Amino acid sequence: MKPDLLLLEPMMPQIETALDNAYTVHRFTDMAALLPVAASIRGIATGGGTGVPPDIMAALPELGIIAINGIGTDAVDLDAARRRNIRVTTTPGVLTADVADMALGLLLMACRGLGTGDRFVRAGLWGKAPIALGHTATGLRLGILGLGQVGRAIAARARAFDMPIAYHDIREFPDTGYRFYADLTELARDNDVLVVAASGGPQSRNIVNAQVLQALGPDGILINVARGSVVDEDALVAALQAGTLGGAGLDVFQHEPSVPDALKTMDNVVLQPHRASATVETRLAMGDLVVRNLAAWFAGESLLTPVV
Ligand code: 8YV
Repeated sequence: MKPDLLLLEPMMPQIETALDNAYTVHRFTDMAALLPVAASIRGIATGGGTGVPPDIMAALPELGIIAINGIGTDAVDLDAARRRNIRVTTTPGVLTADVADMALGLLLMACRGLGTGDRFVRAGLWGKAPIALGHTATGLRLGILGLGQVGRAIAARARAFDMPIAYHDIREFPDTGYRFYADLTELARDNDVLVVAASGGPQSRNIVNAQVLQALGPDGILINVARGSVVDEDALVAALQAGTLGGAGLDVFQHEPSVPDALKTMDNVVLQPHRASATVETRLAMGDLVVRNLAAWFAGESLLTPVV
């Protein structure tokens, strides 16, 4: 008999096939469909943004493992998991390069107006209308919020663009040689770009607030490849509308998949649908870790990449 697994978010076909081979996979549709099988479910596979909604976690008495296909744990109640002896795994390392690449891509797009240029050509406006000049990206002063694996990979890439690097985190990392700011507003004030690479959760909720955005200034650019919850989205929209912030490149939002309409009309804003880790190569590597963590738990072996 195959164990029962709840899949909360689609994964790559190869990964879903591997899961189907090993488990009876229940693909979540709604609570009414889940409840009749709830008592048999022992594992969950989910995404970092989706996590595990509290009502689903509470409905599964035999749940023993949550395998997150991502690095964010902010959408899973880790305290409840600890209390109930539920193990939690993530997929660190394998997505670092792609997420860092996305940050640089958004930054280059925002500075150089690449989205605007693309829309301009497609609209047949080339030769018929003027198009605004972009801004130089090389040499911009880069402030990073959160100097974990992703933050460091962003810094390494930015060095190739001659960008001086500074950062804010809950502690200093003297080994990196990058300039540490204990105060986020000061980091924003002293830099041209602020890249959010910090974990989501109560500790970072809305810490990029109106004051930080104002400090970044009318020529400043905000990039977010982490979590929408880290940025006060109302304040962000207001700052862009008022011109007190220069531009933004956003892969994540407060209420995904909903994106404030005001942002969609702004040419100085670049938008992506939460896909910094969404490459064939990385999603295969992430999915492989999910499959191997689940297999290890069901075999009673050590987990590869546990967080709880
Ligand atoms: C993924 C993420 O888009 O790593 C995370 O926490 O949010 C992203 O890498 C997501 O996990 C896939 O749903």
